[in-house]
Amino acid sequence: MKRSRVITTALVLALGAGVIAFAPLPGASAKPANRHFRVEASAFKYTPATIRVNAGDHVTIDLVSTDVVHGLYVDGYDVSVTADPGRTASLSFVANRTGMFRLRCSVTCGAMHPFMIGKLHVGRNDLLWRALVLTLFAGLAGILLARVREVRQ
Ligand SMILES: [Cu+2]
Repeated sequence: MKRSRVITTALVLALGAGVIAFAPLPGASAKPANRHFRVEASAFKYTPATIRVNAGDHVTIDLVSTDVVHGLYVDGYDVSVTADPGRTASLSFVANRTGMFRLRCSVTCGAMHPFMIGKLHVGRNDLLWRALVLTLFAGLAGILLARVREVRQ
């Protein structure tokens, strides 16, 4: 195999890796926005139970308790708020970490308190998929380059 062919193969592989790593994905380019949610806490559940935002969004949650004192702690963000019965308490943060995070009650509110759990879904985990595809691509490139070298010898 000619040397130019090896260089061409290596260039094509490098270009492919660059595209996988840096090309914008459709739907991932949503601009950060202010997102406001009203979450009702009552009898060991949150309504709505799941909150979906995009990475970079400025999130405000108004926690309204309709029975006893409840709290809301956001796993992974380490922010929390406590709402007295009939009162609204607010919590704000920037959703700068993607993934699924638990919303947990931070006030012991009764027997089922440990099961008072909601979800915060932040964007799509682009990085994980890109890393997986890049790993596969690197493996393929390694095999291809090894074969090219074998042919040369
Ligand atoms: Cu609780």
